[in-house]
Amino acid sequence: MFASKRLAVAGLATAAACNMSPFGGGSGGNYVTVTIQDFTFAPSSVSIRAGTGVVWTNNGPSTHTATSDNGAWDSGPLGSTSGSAGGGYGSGAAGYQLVFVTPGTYTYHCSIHPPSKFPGFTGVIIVTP
Ligand SMILES: [Cu+2]
Repeated sequence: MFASKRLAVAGLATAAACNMSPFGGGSGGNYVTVTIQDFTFAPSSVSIRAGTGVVWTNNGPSTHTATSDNGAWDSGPLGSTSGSAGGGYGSGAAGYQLVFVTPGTYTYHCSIHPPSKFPGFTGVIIVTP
């Protein structure tokens, strides 16, 4: 499940949040996508309105995570969508989605490849009211 502590999912968001549409943003396009590939988040900076979802998709060969710097969320391991399918990370684990309902600046990284070793491998979600 898309368990996340405070910022996200359900709760304050409207209908679409509970529906967790598949990747690619369904009707309404209320999601933006961040692609993880080659040890970067692309785009590394995303600005969205509150209530918008972010979908992280791993397109590279390595397993990555999208992990909040302050522990607000952790995607867990995201396997590649293109590489070793069924690599043991469970179904649907190539992507992670989260709805941001509270304005703020949310920085995150990959817990498998931390910024201490991969300085450019960070991202930020800027949520405006
Ligand atoms: Cu990584």
